[in-house]
Amino acid sequence: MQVDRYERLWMWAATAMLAVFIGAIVVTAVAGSNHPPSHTEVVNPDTLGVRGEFATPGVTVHPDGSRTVAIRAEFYVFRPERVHVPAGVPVTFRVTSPDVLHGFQIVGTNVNLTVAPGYVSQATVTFETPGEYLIVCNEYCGLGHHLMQGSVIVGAPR
Ligand SMILES: [Cu+2]
Repeated sequence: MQVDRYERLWMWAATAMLAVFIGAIVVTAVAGSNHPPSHTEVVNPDTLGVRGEFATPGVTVHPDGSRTVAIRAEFYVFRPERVHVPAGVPVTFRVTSPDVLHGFQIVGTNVNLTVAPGYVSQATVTFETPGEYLIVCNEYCGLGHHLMQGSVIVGAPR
């Protein structure tokens, strides 16, 4: 088969570009810890407020100093709205919704979750710098979506 010289050149150029793009995805996934969430855990959205960790959402302190934070994302608030954790310890956020799809993004961190009713979304982060971190809903969830925010207050390391 006769392939024109420039045709061959462009095929190699296209192949090289594909290799660069796939390489960029692999590098950011490995070096930047940019993984899609793989945690699948179901929960009954009808009984969230009645029983289980999401009935009394908040911070749980573990013996090793790490924290687990249960949060309910619902029309148009995060419960609890303010979370207090120390810097320098792993904090695992477990978030679910009793109503519609919400987002859960902690600005300035790698935490960015889609919160679907019936599922628990989970992410772990260690805050290195004390301060106030904004939590925003980044999935349009209704008329009060723009009001839906919370904060993580990170205290001095322990
Ligand atoms: Cu929203």
